Amino acid sequence: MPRLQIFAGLFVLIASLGLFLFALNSELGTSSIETELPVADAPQVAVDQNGFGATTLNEHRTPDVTPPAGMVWIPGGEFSMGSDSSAESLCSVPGVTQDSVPIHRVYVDSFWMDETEVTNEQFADFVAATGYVTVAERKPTQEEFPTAPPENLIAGSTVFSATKEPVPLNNYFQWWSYIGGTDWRHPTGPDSSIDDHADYPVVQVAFEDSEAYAKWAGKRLPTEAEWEFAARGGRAGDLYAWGNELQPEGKFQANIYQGEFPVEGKDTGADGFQGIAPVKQYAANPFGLYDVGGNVWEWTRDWYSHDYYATLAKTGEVARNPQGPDVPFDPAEPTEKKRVHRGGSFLCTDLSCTRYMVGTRGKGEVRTASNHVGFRCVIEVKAD
Ligand SMILES: [Ca+2]
Repeated sequence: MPRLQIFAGLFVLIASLGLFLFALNSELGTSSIETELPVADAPQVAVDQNGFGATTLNEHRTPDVTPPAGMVWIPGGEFSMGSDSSAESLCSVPGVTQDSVPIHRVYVDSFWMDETEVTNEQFADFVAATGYVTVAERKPTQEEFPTAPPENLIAGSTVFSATKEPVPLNNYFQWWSYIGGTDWRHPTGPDSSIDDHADYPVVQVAFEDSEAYAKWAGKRLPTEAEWEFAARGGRAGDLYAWGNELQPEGKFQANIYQGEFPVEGKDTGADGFQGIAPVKQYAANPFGLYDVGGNVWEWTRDWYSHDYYATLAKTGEVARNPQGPDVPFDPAEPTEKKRVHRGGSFLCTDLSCTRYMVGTRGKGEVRTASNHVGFRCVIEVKAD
């Protein structure tokens, strides 16, 4: 979803729907993903019925140094990356964009990773030290958005806005609004605040804001492969970061959405939270990472392309430290430059978006922030 697209109003809505329908038609009619590139075939690893092979960890030793504060050691290794197509669903359009297939073999080096998403407190420290101004706080220019009426060129960002009545789940413009005065300190509009939310993940951060923080902290954003390797916690082929059951022993393991989406008052909060939650409210995965499923999406550094996994699988090799495609491309919005999001959010529901599943993908236009996207960082460790 591009920043300020809401400004262009009906025209953009119609244009986007047209593009969407075109993409939908293309996907259903002539899908190159399904017909030409069904599975990875070369790496000689025994795979299960769903296409997943064993995860092989590098020697699990922590470097002989004090761990960076708030970070955990991810040993690196080789694993099967992606999602079985039966688990596939696009936010809003289940079963259409099969961008998490085929499952393919990937190797990543070891690294440190933030145990939680970057919090408001941590981001505030960064802003206090640097005076950094986020994308959402900057006034958009006519050059950037030539079709937007001048009166609409105001600093702000996109906010989830529950609908009054049930709506078809095929058009996200129905539940996202651009609201002036929205930024990381006012994540759901100018009258909102982060008072008493120091330990909540920072949101309303665009890709470049996340990168700026990471650079200041002496870190960087994870690649998509690093993110998934870490989130899987050394296990192979699980549906979720915590196993294969959504609610083991009846208990939710992540902050997602229960109830009728996206209708006002219908988020039941059966998992303990309506809307966003503080970090560390659910158990960590085996590597010690919290909230890799749900709560807020996380930026990764990779460009998004719907067929990147197919491209890697086609080589027949184990992809070593893949860095994403050179050029972004989302067939649903082909003019937008998007980076990969991972992990899903408190708005993900089995009704419309199951992207809290550990092998599935999301994406976001690089200058678009919202109140359900944040990030965490890594420090890379070169192989011995
Ligand atoms: Ca929830």
